[in-house]
Amino acid sequence: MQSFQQYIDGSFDDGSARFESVDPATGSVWATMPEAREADVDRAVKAAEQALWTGSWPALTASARGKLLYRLADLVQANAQHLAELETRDTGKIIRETSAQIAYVAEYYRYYAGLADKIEGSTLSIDKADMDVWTRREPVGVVAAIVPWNSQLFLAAVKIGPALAAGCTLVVKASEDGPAPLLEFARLVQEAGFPKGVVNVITGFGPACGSALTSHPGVAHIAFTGGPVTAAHVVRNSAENLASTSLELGGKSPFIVFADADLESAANAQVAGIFAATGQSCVAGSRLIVERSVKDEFVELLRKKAEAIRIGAPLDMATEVGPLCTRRQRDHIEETVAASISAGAKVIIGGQSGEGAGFYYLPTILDCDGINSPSVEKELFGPVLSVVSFNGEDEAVALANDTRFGLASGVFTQNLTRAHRMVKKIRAGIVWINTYRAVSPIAPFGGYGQSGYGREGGIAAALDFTRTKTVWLRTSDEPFPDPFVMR
Ligand code: TXE
Repeated sequence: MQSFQQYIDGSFDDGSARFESVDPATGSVWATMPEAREADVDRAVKAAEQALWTGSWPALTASARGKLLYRLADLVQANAQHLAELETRDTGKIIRETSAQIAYVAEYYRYYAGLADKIEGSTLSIDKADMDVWTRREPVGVVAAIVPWNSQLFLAAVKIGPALAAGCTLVVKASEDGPAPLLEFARLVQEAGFPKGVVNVITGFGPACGSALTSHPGVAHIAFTGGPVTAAHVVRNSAENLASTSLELGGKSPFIVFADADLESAANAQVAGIFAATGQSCVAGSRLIVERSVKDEFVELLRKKAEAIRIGAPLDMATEVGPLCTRRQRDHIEETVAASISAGAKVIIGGQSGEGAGFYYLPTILDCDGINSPSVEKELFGPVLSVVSFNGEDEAVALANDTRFGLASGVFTQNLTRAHRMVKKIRAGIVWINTYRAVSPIAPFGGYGQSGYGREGGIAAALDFTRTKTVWLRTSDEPFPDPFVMR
């Protein structure tokens, strides 16, 4: 049985309580985790506050902050295999994906390392002859970074990288489901040489830990990734202290295939969109919207690809679909698929859980044409694709936008002008054309509507962790003029 610790104020401890972590591939307990409760949260926030205002962190130049981030990136890269194995063990995410993703996580830290000394204020062309006015970008304060289970190291990096580049300090809350890789990552933070309190990593449950963190008066900004119901709690808690928030809440992303598309290529992208990461991806292209004239051909292509998927142990490099992270998640998928079948959805492949004690669910395609299927409306967060068909661009757009979410979308067509029209009409934060599930630290990422607000990635994400201070300097030696007239 392995045992993990939380990281507060530069040291590791066991937390107020302990809880067990289950290996999703076997359903058996494999490790124990530190459960942070209110007292731990309070300690972590106070440590972050202390580090924000005193000690060496606020005195560091932006370039020095960048160097620490470069060192962290190198350590993530050097320890990628170990972190990947931990993530796979604790969340069931396949090793093929975790090892590639964690290597890329290092690039996110490098991107923000390079950005640290490029965060600039400006000199204003002010309309008063005796004044010099300029702005400074200052850290927003203590950041609470809350992540879900599906890509903990990645989803934490898109928050930690820009927040540190901006000079903030953080309390990172790992999900209670599969926290091992993020707790272990804290050891790299320590090794990189960040002053104590700058990054604190805890885990625990929503009400006791998450709520205590989001309602803590010391927290200035909450960067949250998770589901919309929890997000609403987070925003309500943030209101108490007027903390700012950024929310990334998943989606029900449309994957639109026109008859003129390269169907083989589109089918591969659709497999990436819904079966990679066992469908536990915020950008999962879970609604296939396919032109009616090619629907049967395209769905048959997909069925064959789904049939050939290698389902197996997540630590096996050959495995393509592993278990879901939790029993709760598998139950949610089972229930939604059952309700969809009752509503008239036809199972093309899958439609049931895998055998054995692990939390497996078979790659599933549901034909939902012409019916009101819950699987078309709800985010399942699993390997379940719902298929609907259209005739003509207008219907494709109407179906694509028939959702309260708006994170990502895919458009497959060889027609350039149509692709441009679709870009303008789709209501989503990301449009992928003839590709899917591509990400980069350079590109902003975030949603519309119920998919949240704020953007992760890119320069703007770092600026979101700053606030502007405006400085007025009077350059005249004359006495201050009439005090009763605003200048
Ligand atoms: O997420 P939660 P859950 C969707 C997906 C999934 C559903 C529920 O559809 O089926 O949400 O997943 C912490 N205050 N997504 O229940 O609850 C929690 O401990 C503060 C999509 O696992 O949102 C964890 O660290 N924090 C999404 C984090 O919030 C609280 C990824 C996320 O958990 C809290 C995950 C509280 N009151 C789920 N309660 C995406 N963007 O892709 C819980 N938490």
